Amino acid sequence: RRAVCGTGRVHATAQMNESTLKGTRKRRAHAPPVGNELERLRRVSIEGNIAVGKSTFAKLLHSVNKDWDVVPEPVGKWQNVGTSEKTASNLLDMMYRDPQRWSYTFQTFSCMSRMHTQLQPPATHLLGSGGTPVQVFERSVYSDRYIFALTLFELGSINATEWAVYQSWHSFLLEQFGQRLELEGIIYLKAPPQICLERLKRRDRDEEKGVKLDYLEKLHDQHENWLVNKSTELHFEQLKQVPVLVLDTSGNFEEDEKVKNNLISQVREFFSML
Ligand code: UDP
Ligand code: D5M
Ligand code: MG
Repeated sequence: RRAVCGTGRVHATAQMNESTLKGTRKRRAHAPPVGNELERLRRVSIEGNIAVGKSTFAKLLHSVNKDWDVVPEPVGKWQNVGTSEKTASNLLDMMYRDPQRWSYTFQTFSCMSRMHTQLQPPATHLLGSGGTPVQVFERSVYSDRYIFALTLFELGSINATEWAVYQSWHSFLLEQFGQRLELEGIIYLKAPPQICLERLKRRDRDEEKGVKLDYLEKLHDQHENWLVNKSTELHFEQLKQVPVLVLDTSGNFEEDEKVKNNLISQVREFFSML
């Protein structure tokens, strides 16, 4: 038994589609009472490498179903940290230019902004629709730790002391917020790092001009270890149970209708099982 936003949501285990779902399978035994949208609300994060197409995919989801509300990654906040009334720092740029100096600082800010995002109440239109609302987040407090902070520690950009401090407050905060930060599902967009690099170049974000293939390869392996191989050591029991939908996004879903429709139908099926 677990409650979400104090609504007393009940979950029970059942089998999910073997071909599309990886990891522990969970589903409710019976639908929650009709009429209480908060109880029906599902929270799902889209995970995946830099420039794999998360933002594009999130917008696509919202365009096919208005009950699927998208909460973008707060990149703009990281590019514009107000330091005084008149000046602002681009923390994303500072981190890429001098990773050893700024990676830990970046983690403090990105994780805080993701917490803020994940704690946001659902948009009001979602709660009156009578459908099955889904809040879709671009990344999560979990990818901050198990993808980026871990990678930057392994690469030496975060030192052992910073890593210990980070893990200590990350665990503490997530335990304190408890179910309010939990997810019911994860969609993992997967494509070869080479394709991500091509998309990253096409997007042409100034701060990312120095990103190399080997960094994307490292992030790719980190996603695989967490979401497919399940070899990453996780510190939150509920996270170990979250169903994961793995979508191959190496095809151009932005332009190819067939690729797009195939991905959408997998998402529909996944959401119906949460
Ligand atoms: N893109 C593409 N084909 C796709 C998906 C995305 O060419 O099927 C492009 C998209 O237009 C953008 C770049 O890849 O220029 C990165 O996409 P996005 O910003 O959505 O990636 P994210 O970093 O959010 O995962
Ligand atoms: O991710 C946005 C950009 O922000 C991309 O350059 C990766 C970077 N990012 C996001 N979260 C983190 C953390 N926690 N540490 C370091 N770098 C991070 P995009 O994939 O383009 O949406
Ligand atoms: Mg994005």
